Amino acid sequence: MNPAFIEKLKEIIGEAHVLLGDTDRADYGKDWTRTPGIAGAVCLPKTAQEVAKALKLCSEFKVPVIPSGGRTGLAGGITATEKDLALNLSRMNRLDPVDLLGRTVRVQAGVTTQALHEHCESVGLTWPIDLASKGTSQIGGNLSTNAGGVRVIRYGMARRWVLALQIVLINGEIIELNQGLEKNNTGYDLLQLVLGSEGTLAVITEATLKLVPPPIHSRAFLFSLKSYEALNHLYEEVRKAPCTRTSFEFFSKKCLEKVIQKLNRSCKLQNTSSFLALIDIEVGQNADELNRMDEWLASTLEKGIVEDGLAADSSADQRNIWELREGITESLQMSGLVRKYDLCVPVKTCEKFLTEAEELYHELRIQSELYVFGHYGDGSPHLNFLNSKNLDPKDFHSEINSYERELYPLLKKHCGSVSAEHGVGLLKKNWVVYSRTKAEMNLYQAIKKAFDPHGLLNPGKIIDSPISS
Ligand code: 2HG
Ligand code: ZN
Repeated sequence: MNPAFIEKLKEIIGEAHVLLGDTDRADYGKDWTRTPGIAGAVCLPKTAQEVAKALKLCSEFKVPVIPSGGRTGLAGGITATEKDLALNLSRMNRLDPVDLLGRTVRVQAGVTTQALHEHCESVGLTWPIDLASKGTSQIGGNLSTNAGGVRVIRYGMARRWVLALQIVLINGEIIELNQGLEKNNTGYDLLQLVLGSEGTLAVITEATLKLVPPPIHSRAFLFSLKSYEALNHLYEEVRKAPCTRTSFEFFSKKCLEKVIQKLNRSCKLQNTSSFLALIDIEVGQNADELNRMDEWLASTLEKGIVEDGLAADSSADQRNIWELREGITESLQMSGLVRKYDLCVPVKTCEKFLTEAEELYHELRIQSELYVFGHYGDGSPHLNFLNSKNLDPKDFHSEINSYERELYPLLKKHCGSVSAEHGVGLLKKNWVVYSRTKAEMNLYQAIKKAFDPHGLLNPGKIIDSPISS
């Protein structure tokens, strides 16, 4: 990297917060997918003013910038090259007091999801986005990728819970979007445009988030089922249940076995079948409501849709069940090389799509193991392939590529999306055309150019933008 650029950067951010060592450049140059990347330099600003000055400097020197947070992304969205500056916002972790009347909180981008939850919990409120990676993922990353998580059937995606953003443009301008207003129909909604733009349009430095009271009483159920058809029937029953549904998750028996092995624990369900469904509901505490829910459970079991089931009322029992679902990604990651698909189809076709995706897996005689899990309730399954046969990485990738070439047309047939909640990043870029039209892609190019005329912000992510310096 240009030494004059580095010197000026040190003046702005402070020498201690500009990292040039090989390990740091490699660590900050990649996300959880470990897609190979190494940044030219890393800087850790503390304020929006420092971010603004750093971006202005990058504009002057034409240095590409990769904004990042907890680096828990799963689409290669922060993968860097030696030409790039990794701008990591972890030091920007201020949490303001909660506004109890407005039910909002203002936070900096580097606050972790868990720290935000704990902060709000102390005043009886919560930000309802919940992710398996909450201990590490940061608000800036959650908003840049419009994170989803395990409660989307109840609360929707992250973008629903943002009332203001402070962003910094590549020319160093700091802009406040939406001023925390609940209603604001004055023209184009730039706040919503920046959410989910994966750091390609601007850097998010602060946000005002909308809060809700957490459920007073929740209940979790774990069921085992024989088939996708049964899973679908169960969801139909859950839709009729006299309660508010928070999560309808599923995972295959293979996932369960992997988690159990990695966590070195057991599953309390006696009879585990091909799939497991994890359901979380909110239910009142009065006897009448609890009885109606018990009746629902008894009639569901009688219908023979599920093989076995258990209910968890105490928070310890609920955590115990959730650990099985939330531990899947990490247990696979620890087991070897993984390729991931984060897909969405209309809920009513999810059963058919998953059945056909599995048929394809068998037809193509893929050697690597397939792990299927995810958010059945919003039609968004995750397909993970593990290099369980220890193939040479090149052979593993070529095998999965052959599957991918058939998978995406199948997804298109089912009107699906190639990215449900992880974003496009680098890894899904070539496949965006399966989910977006040419007209949409043309608008993407125009929007990118309006925000970032020289293509310096997270270049090569979502779209390839021609650099017109
Ligand atoms: C989840 O639902 C995350 O647990 C990660 O979105 C999914 O590892 C994955 O593919
Ligand atoms: Zn997920």
